[in-house]
Amino acid sequence: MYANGATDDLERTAFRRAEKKYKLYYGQNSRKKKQQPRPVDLSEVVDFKLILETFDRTGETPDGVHVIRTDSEFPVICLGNRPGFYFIPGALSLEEQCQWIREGLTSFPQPPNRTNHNALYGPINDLFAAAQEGKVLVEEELSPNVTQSLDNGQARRWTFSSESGNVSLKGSGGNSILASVLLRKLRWSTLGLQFDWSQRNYNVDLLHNKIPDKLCQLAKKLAVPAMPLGDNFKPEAAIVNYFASGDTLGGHLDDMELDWSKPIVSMSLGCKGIFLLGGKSREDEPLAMFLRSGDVVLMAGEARECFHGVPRIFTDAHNSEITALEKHLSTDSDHCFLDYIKTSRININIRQVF
Ligand SMILES: O=C(O)CCC(=O)C(=O)O
Repeated sequence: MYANGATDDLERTAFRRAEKKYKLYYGQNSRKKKQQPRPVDLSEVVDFKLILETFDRTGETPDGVHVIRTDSEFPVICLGNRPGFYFIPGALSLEEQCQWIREGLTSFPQPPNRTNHNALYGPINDLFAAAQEGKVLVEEELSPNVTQSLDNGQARRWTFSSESGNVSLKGSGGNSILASVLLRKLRWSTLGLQFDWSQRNYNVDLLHNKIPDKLCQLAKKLAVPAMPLGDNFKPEAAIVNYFASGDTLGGHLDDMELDWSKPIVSMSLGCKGIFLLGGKSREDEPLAMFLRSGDVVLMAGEARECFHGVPRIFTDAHNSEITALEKHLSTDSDHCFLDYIKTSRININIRQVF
């Protein structure tokens, strides 16, 4: 999924150059002690929100950009030179954004859903709550009796200890890590059919739950503009990407699903980011566009063959553009979600696998 192209070629492609252009780099500003983000020229980043506002006022769009009004309640933007690509600015209400941020942090990373932490620590329960409570994940050395009774036969197990904030706490296995650190290092979780990153394929034998019904219904509704023949979209899997400042998602194709006529439904939550939509070759000059909280992208048909990625998210108050979202997460019980999302972006992309 994310592993196309030989590494030494990457530096030379148009896609790689665009990634480097927008990526976050720090440089020393002589007057300030702290390292500052290097300024980046955003003048070529397409802003579909602005394009839609202008279209609503004047009826005009830039060359090659079309606004279509389908049965769905939102206008949809498509591009003449990228058939199968659809952009729906602000498709998710603030309530919906908040709901998927909460679920994205609490229920989505719960076993049997896998996360990037599985490889090192095995399944981790209630990571978000553990981070709020200042818990520490500690490694336990298991006695031979326990080892034999465990399915995986492992001699070690990681569990949360509530010895709050005691960083030096060590389990019998000798290692420990703060839950809050693990939460910051959470990069992905998978829902529904589980994607096996080592095999780069869906492993239908892995234990999994179905995609939550509410997410399934939402994805079906959002997919409609990309299903002109009125076909049925069946959400079977989703990948949830978590981005902190400086995190990127390198150029890739999503090519492990059987039927590329079906869209990938991709929802953005939290801090604004830049999305690069390339062509079928990494040599094709990619189009850079802003993705804000609530925007939805659909990629179907030919667009499924186009390289794409996220080289940048903006976590500073001016550029993240999450003021409205922040106001919506202002109750005491939402404070923990607000704290996280103020400096993060979550992407949920939903797929039909077969
Ligand atoms: O984060 C995004 O908006 C894009 C995610 C993506 O391309 C993917 O997971 O395949």
